[in-house]
Amino acid sequence: MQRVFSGIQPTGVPQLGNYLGAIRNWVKLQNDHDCVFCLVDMHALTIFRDPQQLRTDSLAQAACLIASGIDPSRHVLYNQSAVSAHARLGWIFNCVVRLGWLNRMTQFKEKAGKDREQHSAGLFVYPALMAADIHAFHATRVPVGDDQKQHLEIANDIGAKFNHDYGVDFFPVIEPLIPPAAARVMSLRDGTKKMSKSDPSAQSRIELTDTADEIALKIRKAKSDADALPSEAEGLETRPEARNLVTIYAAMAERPVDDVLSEFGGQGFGPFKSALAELLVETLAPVARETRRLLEDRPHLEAILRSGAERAGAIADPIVSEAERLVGYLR
Ligand code: AQP
Repeated sequence: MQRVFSGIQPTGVPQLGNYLGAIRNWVKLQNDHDCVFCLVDMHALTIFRDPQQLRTDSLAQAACLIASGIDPSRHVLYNQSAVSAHARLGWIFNCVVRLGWLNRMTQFKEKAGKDREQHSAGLFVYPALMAADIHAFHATRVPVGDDQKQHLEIANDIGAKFNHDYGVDFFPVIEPLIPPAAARVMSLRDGTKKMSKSDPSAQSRIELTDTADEIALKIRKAKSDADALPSEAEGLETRPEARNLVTIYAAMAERPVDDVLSEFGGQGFGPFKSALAELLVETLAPVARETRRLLEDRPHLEAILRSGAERAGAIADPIVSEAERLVGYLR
Protein backbone atom coordinates (compact mmCIF):
# COMPACT_ATOMS: atom_id res chain seq x y z
CA MET A 1 0.00 0.00 0.00
CA GLN A 2 1.26 3.48 -0.82
CA ARG A 3 1.95 5.78 2.10
CA VAL A 4 0.06 9.06 2.30
CA PHE A 5 1.22 12.00 4.43
CA SER A 6 -1.33 14.68 5.32
CA GLY A 7 -0.79 17.71 7.51
CA ILE A 8 -3.06 20.31 9.03
CA GLN A 9 -2.06 23.31 11.12
CA PRO A 10 -3.51 23.55 14.63
CA THR A 11 -4.22 27.25 14.18
CA GLY A 12 -7.88 27.19 15.21
CA VAL A 13 -10.90 24.97 14.91
CA PRO A 14 -11.03 23.33 11.44
CA GLN A 15 -13.42 25.11 9.12
CA LEU A 16 -15.62 23.98 6.25
CA GLY A 17 -12.84 24.59 3.69
CA ASN A 18 -10.49 22.29 5.60
CA TYR A 19 -13.28 19.71 5.72
CA LEU A 20 -14.26 19.84 2.04
CA GLY A 21 -10.77 20.52 0.69
CA ALA A 22 -8.91 18.04 2.88
CA ILE A 23 -10.40 16.11 5.81
CA ARG A 24 -13.29 14.46 3.96
CA ASN A 25 -10.86 13.18 1.36
CA TRP A 26 -8.43 11.96 4.03
CA VAL A 27 -11.21 9.86 5.55
CA LYS A 28 -11.75 8.14 2.20
CA LEU A 29 -8.02 7.56 1.64
CA GLN A 30 -7.89 5.42 4.77
CA ASN A 31 -9.56 2.55 2.89
CA ASP A 32 -6.72 1.89 0.47
CA HIS A 33 -3.64 3.71 1.77
CA ASP A 34 -1.31 3.59 4.72
CA CYS A 35 -1.98 7.07 6.16
CA VAL A 36 0.02 9.40 8.38
CA PHE A 37 -2.05 12.33 9.70
CA CYS A 38 -0.02 15.07 11.32
CA LEU A 39 -1.03 18.15 13.32
CA VAL A 40 1.75 20.41 12.11
CA ASP A 41 2.30 22.48 15.25
CA MET A 42 5.86 23.39 14.17
CA HIS A 43 4.40 25.07 11.08
CA ALA A 44 1.80 26.80 13.27
CA LEU A 45 4.68 28.42 15.19
CA THR A 46 5.90 30.29 12.08
CA ILE A 47 3.41 33.00 13.05
CA PHE A 48 3.37 33.77 16.79
CA ARG A 49 0.77 31.77 18.75
CA ASP A 50 -0.23 32.06 22.33
CA PRO A 51 1.20 28.83 23.90
CA GLN A 52 -2.01 27.92 25.71
CA GLN A 53 -4.00 28.53 22.53
CA LEU A 54 -1.67 26.28 20.53
CA ARG A 55 -2.25 23.44 23.02
CA THR A 56 -6.02 24.00 22.97
CA ASP A 57 -6.12 24.18 19.17
CA SER A 58 -4.01 21.03 18.81
CA LEU A 59 -6.44 19.03 20.93
CA ALA A 60 -9.48 20.54 19.18
CA GLN A 61 -7.91 19.67 15.84
CA ALA A 62 -7.28 16.06 16.90
CA ALA A 63 -10.84 15.75 18.20
CA CYS A 64 -12.31 17.17 14.97
CA LEU A 65 -10.29 14.79 12.82
CA ILE A 66 -11.36 11.75 14.83
CA ALA A 67 -14.98 12.96 14.90
CA SER A 68 -14.86 13.38 11.11
CA GLY A 69 -13.84 9.75 10.65
CA ILE A 70 -10.04 9.60 10.95
CA ASP A 71 -9.29 6.30 12.67
CA PRO A 72 -6.21 6.57 14.92
CA SER A 73 -6.19 2.84 15.63
CA ARG A 74 -5.68 1.87 11.98
CA HIS A 75 -3.61 4.89 10.88
CA VAL A 76 -1.15 7.27 12.52
CA LEU A 77 -2.37 10.53 14.10
CA TYR A 78 0.09 12.68 16.09
CA ASN A 79 1.52 16.15 16.51
CA GLN A 80 4.63 17.05 14.54
CA SER A 81 6.76 18.47 17.37
CA ALA A 82 6.52 15.17 19.26
CA VAL A 83 8.61 13.42 16.58
CA SER A 84 12.16 14.79 16.30
CA ALA A 85 12.62 13.38 12.76
CA HIS A 86 10.78 16.45 11.35
CA ALA A 87 13.23 18.97 12.84
CA ARG A 88 16.28 16.85 12.04
CA LEU A 89 15.43 16.37 8.38
CA GLY A 90 14.05 19.92 8.19
CA TRP A 91 17.52 21.27 9.02
CA ILE A 92 19.22 19.10 6.39
CA PHE A 93 16.67 20.33 3.84
CA ASN A 94 17.28 23.97 4.86
CA CYS A 95 20.80 23.32 3.68
CA VAL A 96 19.64 21.68 0.43
CA VAL A 97 16.96 24.17 -0.65
CA ARG A 98 18.15 27.26 -2.54
CA LEU A 99 17.10 30.78 -1.52
CA GLY A 100 16.01 31.42 -5.11
CA TRP A 101 13.49 28.57 -4.87
CA LEU A 102 12.06 29.88 -1.61
CA ASN A 103 11.84 33.40 -3.04
CA ARG A 104 9.44 32.12 -5.66
CA MET A 105 6.89 30.69 -3.20
CA THR A 106 3.64 32.54 -3.69
CA GLN A 107 2.20 31.54 -0.30
CA PHE A 108 5.07 33.29 1.52
CA LYS A 109 4.48 36.41 -0.56
CA GLU A 110 0.76 36.29 0.25
CA LYS A 111 1.24 35.67 3.97
CA ALA A 112 4.12 38.13 4.44
CA GLY A 113 2.63 40.84 2.23
CA LYS A 114 4.64 44.07 2.11
CA ASP A 115 5.93 43.52 5.63
CA ARG A 116 8.40 40.80 4.62
CA GLU A 117 11.26 41.90 6.89
CA GLN A 118 9.09 41.54 9.98
CA HIS A 119 8.24 37.86 9.46
CA SER A 120 9.98 34.88 11.00
CA ALA A 121 12.67 32.99 9.14
CA GLY A 122 10.50 29.94 9.88
CA LEU A 123 7.73 31.25 7.64
CA PHE A 124 10.25 31.65 4.82
CA VAL A 125 11.72 28.14 5.15
CA TYR A 126 8.31 26.53 5.75
CA PRO A 127 8.49 24.65 2.40
CA ALA A 128 11.74 22.90 3.48
CA LEU A 129 10.07 21.67 6.67
CA MET A 130 7.03 20.57 4.69
CA ALA A 131 9.35 18.62 2.37
CA ALA A 132 10.92 17.01 5.45
CA ASP A 133 7.47 16.10 6.85
CA ILE A 134 6.75 14.05 3.76
CA HIS A 135 10.19 12.64 2.94
CA ALA A 136 10.79 11.57 6.56
CA PHE A 137 8.12 8.92 5.95
CA HIS A 138 9.12 8.10 2.38
CA ALA A 139 5.51 9.01 1.65
CA THR A 140 4.75 8.91 -2.06
CA ARG A 141 1.33 10.50 -2.09
CA VAL A 142 0.17 13.75 -0.56
CA PRO A 143 -3.39 15.03 -0.79
CA VAL A 144 -3.19 18.74 -1.51
CA GLY A 145 -5.49 21.56 -2.42
CA ASP A 146 -4.71 23.83 -5.33
CA ASP A 147 -2.93 26.26 -2.99
CA GLN A 148 -0.35 23.66 -1.93
CA LYS A 149 0.76 22.42 -5.36
CA GLN A 150 3.79 24.72 -5.45
CA HIS A 151 4.97 23.42 -2.06
CA LEU A 152 4.82 19.87 -3.35
CA GLU A 153 6.88 20.78 -6.40
CA ILE A 154 9.59 22.24 -4.19
CA ALA A 155 9.45 19.12 -1.97
CA ASN A 156 10.24 17.05 -5.06
CA ASP A 157 13.00 19.47 -6.10
CA ILE A 158 14.56 19.21 -2.63
CA GLY A 159 14.37 15.39 -2.65
CA ALA A 160 15.89 15.27 -6.14
CA LYS A 161 18.70 17.69 -5.22
CA PHE A 162 19.52 15.66 -2.09
CA ASN A 163 19.65 12.48 -4.20
CA HIS A 164 21.86 14.21 -6.78
CA ASP A 165 24.21 15.91 -4.27
CA TYR A 166 24.83 12.71 -2.31
CA GLY A 167 24.75 10.37 -5.32
CA VAL A 168 21.88 8.26 -4.01
CA ASP A 169 18.36 7.32 -4.93
CA PHE A 170 16.98 7.78 -1.44
CA PHE A 171 13.97 10.08 -1.52
CA PRO A 172 11.14 8.93 -3.81
CA VAL A 173 9.06 11.15 -6.06
CA ILE A 174 5.94 12.46 -4.35
CA GLU A 175 2.71 12.48 -6.28
CA PRO A 176 0.01 15.04 -5.48
CA LEU A 177 -3.44 13.65 -4.85
CA ILE A 178 -5.85 16.34 -5.94
CA PRO A 179 -9.33 15.47 -4.66
CA PRO A 180 -11.80 14.83 -7.52
CA ALA A 181 -14.08 17.67 -6.43
CA ALA A 182 -11.31 19.91 -5.11
CA ALA A 183 -13.66 22.54 -3.81
CA ARG A 184 -12.04 25.82 -2.83
CA VAL A 185 -14.32 27.25 -0.22
CA MET A 186 -14.40 31.02 0.08
CA SER A 187 -15.25 33.31 3.00
CA LEU A 188 -18.96 33.74 3.76
CA ARG A 189 -18.34 37.50 4.02
CA ASP A 190 -16.21 37.94 0.86
CA GLY A 191 -16.43 35.50 -2.05
CA THR A 192 -12.99 36.47 -3.33
CA LYS A 193 -11.14 35.50 -0.13
CA LYS A 194 -10.44 31.91 0.94
CA MET A 195 -12.29 30.64 4.02
CA SER A 196 -9.70 30.43 6.77
CA LYS A 197 -9.61 29.37 10.41
CA SER A 198 -7.55 32.41 11.34
CA ASP A 199 -9.81 35.00 9.65
CA PRO A 200 -10.63 37.55 12.36
CA SER A 201 -14.35 37.23 11.59
CA ALA A 202 -15.95 34.03 12.93
CA GLN A 203 -18.94 34.86 10.68
CA SER A 204 -16.73 34.27 7.64
CA ARG A 205 -16.52 30.53 8.25
CA ILE A 206 -18.41 27.45 9.41
CA GLU A 207 -16.38 25.75 12.13
CA LEU A 208 -16.53 22.02 12.71
CA THR A 209 -17.66 22.67 16.29
CA ASP A 210 -20.59 24.97 15.33
CA THR A 211 -24.02 23.94 16.56
CA ALA A 212 -26.93 23.47 14.15
CA ASP A 213 -28.25 26.94 15.10
CA GLU A 214 -24.89 28.59 14.53
CA ILE A 215 -24.55 26.95 11.10
CA ALA A 216 -28.07 28.04 10.09
CA LEU A 217 -27.45 31.62 11.26
CA LYS A 218 -24.10 31.93 9.48
CA ILE A 219 -25.60 30.68 6.22
CA ARG A 220 -28.62 32.98 6.56
CA LYS A 221 -26.28 35.95 7.07
CA ALA A 222 -23.78 34.86 4.39
CA LYS A 223 -23.19 37.54 1.78
CA SER A 224 -25.14 36.91 -1.44
CA ASP A 225 -26.64 39.23 -4.04
CA ALA A 226 -30.06 40.43 -5.11
CA ASP A 227 -30.49 38.30 -8.25
CA ALA A 228 -32.08 34.88 -8.54
CA LEU A 229 -29.76 31.90 -8.99
CA PRO A 230 -28.85 31.21 -12.64
CA SER A 231 -29.73 27.88 -14.21
CA GLU A 232 -26.20 27.24 -15.52
CA ALA A 233 -22.70 27.54 -13.98
CA GLU A 234 -21.70 30.23 -16.52
CA GLY A 235 -24.12 32.61 -14.85
CA LEU A 236 -22.04 32.48 -11.64
CA GLU A 237 -18.81 33.72 -13.19
CA THR A 238 -19.15 37.33 -12.07
CA ARG A 239 -20.98 36.56 -8.82
CA PRO A 240 -18.32 35.33 -6.33
CA GLU A 241 -20.60 35.03 -3.29
CA ALA A 242 -23.34 33.20 -5.20
CA ARG A 243 -20.73 30.96 -6.78
CA ASN A 244 -19.27 30.15 -3.37
CA LEU A 245 -22.61 29.14 -1.85
CA VAL A 246 -23.47 26.96 -4.85
CA THR A 247 -19.97 25.41 -4.81
CA ILE A 248 -20.39 24.57 -1.12
CA TYR A 249 -23.79 22.97 -1.80
CA ALA A 250 -22.42 20.93 -4.72
CA ALA A 251 -19.35 19.78 -2.75
CA MET A 252 -21.41 18.82 0.30
CA ALA A 253 -23.99 16.94 -1.77
CA GLU A 254 -21.26 15.51 -4.06
CA ARG A 255 -23.27 16.66 -7.06
CA PRO A 256 -22.11 18.69 -10.11
CA VAL A 257 -22.76 22.46 -9.93
CA ASP A 258 -25.00 22.33 -13.02
CA ASP A 259 -27.11 19.67 -11.39
CA VAL A 260 -27.58 21.86 -8.30
CA LEU A 261 -28.48 24.83 -10.49
CA SER A 262 -31.01 22.80 -12.45
CA GLU A 263 -32.80 22.33 -9.11
CA PHE A 264 -32.43 25.86 -7.68
CA GLY A 265 -31.97 28.05 -10.80
CA GLY A 266 -34.52 30.85 -11.01
CA GLN A 267 -35.11 30.84 -7.23
CA GLY A 268 -33.94 33.52 -4.79
CA PHE A 269 -31.40 32.92 -2.02
CA GLY A 270 -34.02 32.39 0.72
CA PRO A 271 -35.01 28.81 -0.13
CA PHE A 272 -31.53 27.95 -1.39
CA LYS A 273 -29.88 29.06 1.85
CA SER A 274 -32.38 27.04 3.90
CA ALA A 275 -31.60 23.92 1.84
CA LEU A 276 -27.86 24.58 2.15
CA ALA A 277 -28.07 25.03 5.93
CA GLU A 278 -30.03 21.79 6.23
CA LEU A 279 -27.43 19.92 4.18
CA LEU A 280 -24.56 21.30 6.25
CA VAL A 281 -26.28 20.57 9.56
CA GLU A 282 -27.01 17.00 8.50
CA THR A 283 -23.30 16.21 8.07
CA LEU A 284 -21.57 18.64 10.39
CA ALA A 285 -23.78 18.69 13.50
CA PRO A 286 -22.92 15.04 14.37
CA VAL A 287 -19.21 15.84 13.85
CA ALA A 288 -19.52 18.80 16.23
CA ARG A 289 -21.32 16.68 18.84
CA GLU A 290 -18.67 13.98 18.68
CA THR A 291 -15.88 16.59 18.83
CA ARG A 292 -17.37 18.08 22.00
CA ARG A 293 -17.68 14.59 23.52
CA LEU A 294 -14.04 13.77 22.73
CA LEU A 295 -12.84 17.07 24.16
CA GLU A 296 -14.39 16.20 27.52
CA ASP A 297 -11.73 13.49 27.97
CA ARG A 298 -8.48 15.33 27.39
CA PRO A 299 -6.20 12.59 28.86
CA HIS A 300 -7.68 10.10 26.38
CA LEU A 301 -6.98 12.43 23.42
CA GLU A 302 -3.46 13.08 24.67
CA ALA A 303 -2.89 9.32 24.95
CA ILE A 304 -4.05 8.84 21.33
CA LEU A 305 -1.56 11.49 20.15
CA ARG A 306 1.28 10.03 22.26
CA SER A 307 0.72 6.58 20.83
CA GLY A 308 0.53 8.09 17.32
CA ALA A 309 3.85 9.88 17.91
CA GLU A 310 5.52 6.63 18.97
CA ARG A 311 4.32 4.90 15.81
CA ALA A 312 5.28 7.88 13.64
CA GLY A 313 8.76 7.93 15.20
CA ALA A 314 9.19 4.21 14.56
CA ILE A 315 8.63 4.83 10.82
CA ALA A 316 10.49 8.13 10.42
CA ASP A 317 13.51 7.70 12.73
CA PRO A 318 15.29 5.00 10.68
CA ILE A 319 14.68 6.97 7.44
CA VAL A 320 16.03 10.21 8.88
CA SER A 321 18.96 8.41 10.58
CA GLU A 322 19.92 7.07 7.17
CA ALA A 323 19.71 10.59 5.67
CA GLU A 324 21.96 11.79 8.51
CA ARG A 325 24.47 9.01 7.76
CA LEU A 326 24.38 9.93 4.07
CA VAL A 327 25.26 13.59 4.75
CA GLY A 328 28.21 12.51 6.89
CA TYR A 329 27.13 13.17 10.48
CA LEU A 330 29.40 11.30 12.93
CA ARG A 331 27.55 8.72 14.99
N1 AQP B 1 -10.95 27.49 2.04
C1 AQP B 1 -10.43 26.31 1.72
N2 AQP B 1 -10.96 25.61 0.68
C2 AQP B 1 -10.44 24.39 0.37
N3 AQP B 1 -9.44 23.79 1.04
C3 AQP B 1 -8.91 24.45 2.08
N4 AQP B 1 -7.91 24.15 2.94
C4 AQP B 1 -7.77 25.16 3.82
N5 AQP B 1 -8.66 26.14 3.56
C5 AQP B 1 -9.37 25.74 2.48
C6 AQP B 1 -7.15 22.90 2.90
O1 AQP B 1 -7.06 22.37 4.23
C7 AQP B 1 -5.82 21.68 4.38
C8 AQP B 1 -5.22 21.99 5.72
O2 AQP B 1 -5.01 23.36 5.81
P1 AQP B 1 -4.01 24.00 6.86
O3 AQP B 1 -4.71 24.18 8.12
O4 AQP B 1 -2.77 23.21 6.94
O5 AQP B 1 -3.58 25.37 6.22
P2 AQP B 1 -4.37 26.50 5.54
O6 AQP B 1 -4.61 26.18 4.09
O7 AQP B 1 -3.56 27.72 5.81
O8 AQP B 1 -5.78 26.54 6.28
P3 AQP B 1 -6.46 27.79 6.93
O9 AQP B 1 -7.74 27.36 7.51
O10 AQP B 1 -6.50 28.95 5.98
O11 AQP B 1 -5.48 28.08 8.12
P4 AQP B 1 -4.79 29.43 8.56
O12 AQP B 1 -5.91 30.39 8.82
O13 AQP B 1 -4.04 29.10 9.81
O14 AQP B 1 -3.86 29.87 7.45
C9 AQP B 1 -4.93 22.08 3.21
O15 AQP B 1 -4.81 20.96 2.33
C10 AQP B 1 -5.68 23.19 2.51
O16 AQP B 1 -5.52 23.14 1.11
